[in-house]
Amino acid sequence: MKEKRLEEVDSQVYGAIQAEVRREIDSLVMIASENYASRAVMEAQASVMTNKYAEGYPGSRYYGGCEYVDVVERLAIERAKKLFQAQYVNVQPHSGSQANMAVYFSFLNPGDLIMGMELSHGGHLTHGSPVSFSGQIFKTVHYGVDPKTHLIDYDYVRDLAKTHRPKMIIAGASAYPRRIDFHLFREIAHEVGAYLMADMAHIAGLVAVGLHPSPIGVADFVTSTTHKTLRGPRGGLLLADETYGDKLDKAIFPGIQGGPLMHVIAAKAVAFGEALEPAFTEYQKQVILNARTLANRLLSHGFELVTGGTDNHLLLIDLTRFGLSGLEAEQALGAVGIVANKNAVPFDKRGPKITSGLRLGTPALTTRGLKEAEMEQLADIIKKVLDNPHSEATLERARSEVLDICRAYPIYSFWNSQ
Ligand code: DSN
Repeated sequence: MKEKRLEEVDSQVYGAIQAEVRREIDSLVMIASENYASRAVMEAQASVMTNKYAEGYPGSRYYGGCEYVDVVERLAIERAKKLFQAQYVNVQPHSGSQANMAVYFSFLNPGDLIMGMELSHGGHLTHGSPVSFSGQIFKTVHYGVDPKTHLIDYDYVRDLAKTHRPKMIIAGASAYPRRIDFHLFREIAHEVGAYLMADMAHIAGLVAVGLHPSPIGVADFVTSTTHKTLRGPRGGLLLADETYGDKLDKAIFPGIQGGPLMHVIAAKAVAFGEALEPAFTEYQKQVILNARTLANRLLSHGFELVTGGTDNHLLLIDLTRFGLSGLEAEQALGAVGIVANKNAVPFDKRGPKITSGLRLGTPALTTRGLKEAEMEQLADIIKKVLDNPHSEATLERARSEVLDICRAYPIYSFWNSQ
């Protein structure tokens, strides 16, 4: 068996990975859905468990040799149950999209009506967008935010639900800077006899420590990813009341997935263990404090924020009146080492590849150790760059400030010493 190191075997892949390490070390990630997984999480994910087929569930597999992968899957399930106070957990979804698909396929028939948040108002592709399986297999009606406040208009959600009688309502967002009232969604779903699915992918870390009201025990089904605020490996997660467990298990396997990614499940177990530590609560508090500080400083610079601020880990700058598109802002910030993403704002007149918004999040920066002072410094840098996106001198100065912050708050220092 070949046991050479990657560096010796494949210089192209090795080179790209090394370049990615360098990029992550030398830039500030403000993409709200990204984070830095710990060394322990990555060790588990890079383990021999990638070799193992384990179709089925712990104690009931279709292959021999599953005794150790059973250990990690049971640990992941038990830890996630404890973290979220959930009765039923499935840690096998490869992604949030797969977790959502499993819920739909368990409790809906093709052609049934689902009701999710409009993508351009902050929703998600898998909540019924016509370009996703969810909008192709199921009929969809979308709710959105109030044109003035940009907050979810719960009265409108109720009216829409009463008019259309969806079979499932989806609560959850990928670009909504405020709390989501899962109890109100529950009431509305109850009034129209619909299932309620909460997709907490963005806010799972906040929910885990009680800094956002939990949808668990409120919604029928809760889906998530494990790599955003939860800071685990890239993957999905499904939680529900015990009574739904059998159907959901079957929908994941054999319904829509084959062999589970046991190395990723091992890494999920590690991440859930980390999230149960008191330090994780402190981390999430700082994520929110950082987002608020960033928002306030941006407001003081005259930027317009969707909803006027944030309650969670992200904020959305509305650049409509600033004179730059989201794409231009993303590119200008990218040039100085601030990685963010263009994002539609509610009622955006530009298309999704250009947009009028910029989404900024604090989970990754906070993992790096940045606090309020650096948030203010970053808001100042963002202002300078977006005011002068074509000035070489401005970009050069900003790049140097960003690099100084990166050096002061290093990540993955073990990498080069391996
Ligand atoms: N792509 C994710 C995000 O950036 O929010 C959602 O799946």
